[in-house]
Amino acid sequence: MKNIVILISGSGSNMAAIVKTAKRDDWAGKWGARVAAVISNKPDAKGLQWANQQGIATEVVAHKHYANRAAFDTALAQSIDRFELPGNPALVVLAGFMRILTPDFVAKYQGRLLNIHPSLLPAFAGLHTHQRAIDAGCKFAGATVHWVTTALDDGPILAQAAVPVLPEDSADTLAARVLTQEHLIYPQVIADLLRKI
Ligand code: NHR
Ligand code: GAR
Repeated sequence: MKNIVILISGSGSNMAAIVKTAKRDDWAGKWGARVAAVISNKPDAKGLQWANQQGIATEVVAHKHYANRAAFDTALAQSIDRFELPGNPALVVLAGFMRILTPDFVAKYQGRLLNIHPSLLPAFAGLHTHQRAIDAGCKFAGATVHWVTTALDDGPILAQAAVPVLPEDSADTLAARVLTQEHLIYPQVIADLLRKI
């Protein structure tokens, strides 16, 4: 059995999509994995309540309580490592997680640290991706699942989904369209990875 630890900062809809997929009878056996914990850097992240209701362990590691990024990342790693099984490192999944991680943290989890980013990388790394895609006149936008490396939103791409940008789109309407695709591709990538690792 593998443990999956999901890091969130907000609503946690990608986290919920992964949890629901992991619980599906037809997938659970194939996954050989469970979502062991959901950890948030924000105490008020909505996704924490939902995860709690599902009986999943939740923890808050509030970045504001730490003097610098290194101290926060050390505490975050300690929290994650409590949910690892002996001899079986957990998959660490960023799902709407909003803190840039230090090279030391990334090195510790390299090869088992995933992110979903709301753009068609390498276009629009960083923040405010949907407004930037609209402003650039893009006709397509989307989401990318990638390995996390020290360089932001730059790791090897595992999957992408594209959606049209419509003339009347706001950042919010485009984000909602992209999000529906995120909920499909992220569980799929994790299922594929779990078969291999
Ligand atoms: N860390 C590393 N080292 N590499 C990546 O590829 C990472 C990462 C941490 C998070 C997610 C990423 C995204 O999908 C991610 C990828 C936060 C920021 C950011 O600027 C940028 C990209 C991502 C996540 N965060 C601000 C910071 O100072 C805080 C912004 C806020 O709190 O709203 O950390 O988009
Ligand atoms: C998702 O669109 C995700 O790709 C994006 O935030 C949303 C989180 O939604 N991630 C980032 O912007 C990371 N910087 P969720 O909390 O409902 O999964």
